[in-house]
Amino acid sequence: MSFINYSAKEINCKIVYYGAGLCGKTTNLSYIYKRTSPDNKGKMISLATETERTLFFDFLPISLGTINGFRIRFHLYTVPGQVFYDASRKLILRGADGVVFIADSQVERMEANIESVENLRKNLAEHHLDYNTIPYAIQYNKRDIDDIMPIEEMNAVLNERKVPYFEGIAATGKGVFEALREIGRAVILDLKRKT
Ligand SMILES: Nc1nc2c(ncn2[C@@H]2O[C@H](COP(=O)(O)OP(=O)(O)OP(=O)(O)O)[C@@H](O)[C@H]2O)c(=O)[nH]1
Ligand SMILES: [Mg+2]
Repeated sequence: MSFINYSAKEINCKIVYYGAGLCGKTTNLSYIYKRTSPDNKGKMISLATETERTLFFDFLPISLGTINGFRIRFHLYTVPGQVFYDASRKLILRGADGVVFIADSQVERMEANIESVENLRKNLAEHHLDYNTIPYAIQYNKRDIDDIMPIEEMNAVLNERKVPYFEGIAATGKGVFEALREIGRAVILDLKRKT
């Protein structure tokens, strides 16, 4: 649920990066952090295990300019992708205004991607959020690896909603700001529609 602070003239939106373990969610956020000017971002907070896998979430607040004099603040979160962290994933989705789904393009991760979309659908529903209507964008990540699925095939299986999608190499930044811009656009459109 976006939070509008009238006295501070700020609109706060929560964007959640979702996807299977090791698909590249944290790498997306780290890239955004690196490439955003200090004036437009807060501290990036990562709660990681020793192996740098997300234990609970990563968090990065950024500003995206103003609308009608209101500053737009995006609070970006990643979830931990490993199957057994479902309780954390569910908690982090609470009050989400938009979701970026990161899919791992490797053939061997296709099953995990499909499971993750199903898990997203279920966890959104538990917060009375609808997978079919929440602002949504997809990044097909790891396009630099050899054994990957063709984009059209991934899209046929993972993009039931037919939302905008982007090829990504999060490690080098390809597709990272494209996906962020798209979810920003979709969230703001949704906000305007509701007010
Ligand atoms: N080759 C390649 N490696 C990538 C890419 N994006 C991320 N990686 C690597 O994949 C590994 C996992 O990336 P993370 O960003 O930590 O994945 P995550 O989705 O946050 O994983 P969890 O927190 O465990 O859910 C790291 O070693 C990254 O460097 C990419 O586009 N190409
Ligand atoms: Mg992570």
